[in-house]
Amino acid sequence: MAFNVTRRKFLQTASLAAVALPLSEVIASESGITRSPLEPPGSLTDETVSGGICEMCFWRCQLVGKKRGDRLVKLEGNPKSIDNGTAICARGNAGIQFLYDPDRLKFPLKNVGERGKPVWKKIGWTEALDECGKRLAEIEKKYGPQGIAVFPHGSTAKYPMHFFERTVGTHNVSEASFFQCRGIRDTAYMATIGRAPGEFVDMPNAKVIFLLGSHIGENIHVSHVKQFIQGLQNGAKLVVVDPRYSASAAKSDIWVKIKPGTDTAFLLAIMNYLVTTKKYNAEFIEEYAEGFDKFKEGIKEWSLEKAAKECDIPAAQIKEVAELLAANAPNVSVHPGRHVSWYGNDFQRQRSLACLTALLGAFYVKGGWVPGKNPKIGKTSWVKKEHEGGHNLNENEDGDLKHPFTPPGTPTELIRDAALTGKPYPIKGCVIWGQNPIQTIPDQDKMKKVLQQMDFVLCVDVMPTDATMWADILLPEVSYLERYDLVKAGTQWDFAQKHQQYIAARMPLVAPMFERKDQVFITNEIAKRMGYDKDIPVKTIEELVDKDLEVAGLSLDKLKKEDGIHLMDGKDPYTMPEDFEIILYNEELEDAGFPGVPTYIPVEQPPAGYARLLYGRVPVHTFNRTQNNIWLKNAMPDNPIWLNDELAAKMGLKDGDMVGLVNQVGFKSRTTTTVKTTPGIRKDAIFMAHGYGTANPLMTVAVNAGIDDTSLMTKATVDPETGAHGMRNTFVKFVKDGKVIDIPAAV
Ligand SMILES: Nc1nc2c(c(=O)[nH]1)N[C@H]1C(S)=C(S)[C@@H](COP(=O)(O)OP(=O)(O)OC[C@H]3O[C@@H](n4cnc5c(=O)[nH]c(N)nc54)[C@H](O)[C@@H]3O)O[C@H]1N2
Ligand SMILES: Nc1nc2c(c(=O)[nH]1)N[C@H]1C(S)=C(S)[C@@H](COP(=O)(O)OP(=O)(O)OC[C@H]3O[C@@H](n4cnc5c(=O)[nH]c(N)nc54)[C@H](O)[C@@H]3O)O[C@H]1N2
Ligand code: SF4
Ligand SMILES: [Mo]
Repeated sequence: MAFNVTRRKFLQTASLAAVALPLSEVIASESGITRSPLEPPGSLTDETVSGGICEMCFWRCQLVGKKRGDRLVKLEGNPKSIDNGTAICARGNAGIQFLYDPDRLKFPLKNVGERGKPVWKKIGWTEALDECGKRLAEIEKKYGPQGIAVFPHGSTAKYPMHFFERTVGTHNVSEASFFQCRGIRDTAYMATIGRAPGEFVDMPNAKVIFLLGSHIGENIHVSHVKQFIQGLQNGAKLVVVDPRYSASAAKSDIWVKIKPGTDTAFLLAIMNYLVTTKKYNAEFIEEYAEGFDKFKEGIKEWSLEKAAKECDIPAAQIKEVAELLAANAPNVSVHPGRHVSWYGNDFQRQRSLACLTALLGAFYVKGGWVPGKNPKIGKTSWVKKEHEGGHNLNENEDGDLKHPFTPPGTPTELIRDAALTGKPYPIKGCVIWGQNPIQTIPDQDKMKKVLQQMDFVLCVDVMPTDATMWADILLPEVSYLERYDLVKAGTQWDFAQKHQQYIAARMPLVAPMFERKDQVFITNEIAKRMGYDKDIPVKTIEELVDKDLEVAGLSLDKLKKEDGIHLMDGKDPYTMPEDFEIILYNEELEDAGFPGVPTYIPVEQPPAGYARLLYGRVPVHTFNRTQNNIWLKNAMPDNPIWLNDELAAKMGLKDGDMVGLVNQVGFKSRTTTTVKTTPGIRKDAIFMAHGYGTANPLMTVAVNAGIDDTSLMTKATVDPETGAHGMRNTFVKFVKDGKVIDIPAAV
């Protein structure tokens, strides 16, 4: 196979290629459309403004901006940052383009057409807020607080979410970060080590880094990529388990080309091997773990051979991985993953990862799982009020939970089912804030029907998107570069080197433009109109940030004088808390009707002629939210479908061919995209980047570019323990020039 990216070359270019695509390159690739905010060079009088925090994704790298007059012309990492430092990624860089994108929402809009086929009328804020307050209050009065569902995501969505959840009192909140992203990981680790794991792996100090489906380098969070690269530079061995030759697989010592959906079998075989050969950390298990005997008994069927057959990989490779982990334990980073909503059998896989970490004794040790100790900050928000009536949809009539290990909020599928059936109660009001539920949640048709049956839909966003097309009122929020916002507290990215902590708050780098408003203003004005004026916790966003900072003895004024970042001494992160305990066999799980010992649950396989649709990140985009950014669009204009090259030859397809996809129930993609043939993907799967193919014509750059992966996910599966979605159970064939092309069987 022609994989010739050597590790050395990668390390040399990593900071450029993986972490920061230079601005000059991005601009050079522009295709002559005048969206660049840059004025002719020559002025040396740029002013540097600090206190920015990026939100082109959710990692919140700290920024400084270069200003020419009132105009922001460049973003850079804040040199004072002990997190991202001076590095930002391509998306962070392209924030400038986002800020001045002419397609951005500018004024409150009212839909005077149909939902899904909007005709927008510009209205004033008073009219818009009156309408939102009146309609939501009506729904609350008629159906109770549970009649309102909230789909929030991102830093500005917390304040309005807490208003509806705590003060109004609806349980029906579905955060994308929980139910389509990392919720399963968090609750599976809670059920094993009593805490959510974050991505707290001490990679810089690891002897082995073990990634299961995490493709760091394409999935970019700057300080996390820095940790990963530092680990490799320090000589860590890298194991990557992925059906695809990902950016991290390309740097690996062992690439496990696993059959999709079978990871739990692989992990169980490794653990069984460690246990039966006594290569696990018996002392650590003895001291901290409960239920070892039942655990050992429960996984004993998983021989290397059995797993090899199930996972379609050599038994010798599973053994090689197990030996490598054992030889380097406890200094092993078993990455807990982040987007883990895969198949609906995911809670068991995430439990397995936590149990494997335990067998290696890799908690709170150098190179292992180590939660950085962050400084304390305030959490000012709405107060929880007592409410009568309307139970949580996750509760059965007898009070038992349908999905007992669910993350906070209510599983999306339960909200959608209630909305569509009116049982156990109707859901008639919807607030979408910083989320795109059309392109984020499987079964778009269902989501559209849910929105269609609402009495009122409010959407608060910064861009027009496929979700905003379903709003009755669409409100424009100020962007992360124009507002004060949440406080971020963290630690030095390589905390073994230096125990240091920081507190940063988001400050505007430019004044808000057009009629955009912030989350506190919008929420408070709606709250007043719903009769909750007495409950309003803060009058302005600045007041909220100041209150959160006060807990740490800081204020916005003080922070401004410190270039937006307050540094302080940190604590030794390797000290294990006294209550630390590992639950290998979980009785609570068993009582609730689930396996108490991690168990492999096979998933449906593609029927003849089909391959499984896999998806993931690319370095230059964040979901759907960056699609309209022309700098990023030019870096990757569509989302090429990775197709195994031998299959492509049999199918008569070559690189660059334009194709569509059709799924197992005959749903055809609305748009087409290119083919990328490669030996770097299994024959039973294809892969494409998530987030393309918007249908909203108001996104003039992005509309119809590439294929929307979510549109093909017509079948929504859920993880039974948590109720979060499984999203990789879609099977597809190709369509070219109107003709359907079967995918030959993988032999
Ligand atoms: N098919 C498929 N679905 C997925 C995934 C996948 O890989 N494939 N990934 C899953 C994962 S891991 C996640 S985390 C979720 C993400 O799901 P979402 O959070 O829905 O992600 P986006 O598509 O980026 O939509 C975010 C919306 O927020 C808007 N926005 C951006 N900044 C602001 C702001 O400052 N204020 C407001 N009010 N709005 C703002 C954007 O314009 C956009 O409309 O998607 C999940 N769903
Ligand atoms: N550039 C960029 N970076 C991002 C984001 C972004 O939008 N853009 N989003 C951020 C967010 S919110 C999240 S949650 C993370 C998500 O980042 P990750 O947690 O890394 O998740 P995905 O991008 O969904 O990862 C998909 C990988 O899993 C592999 N895979 C598919 N099926 C299987 C399987 O059955 N087994 C195994 N072992 N592997 C499989 C795919 O081939 C692919 O390499 O990225 C974060 N970083
Ligand atoms: S990783 Fe990139 S997009 Fe995300 S916050 Fe940092 S600079 Fe911004
Ligand atoms: Mo995510």
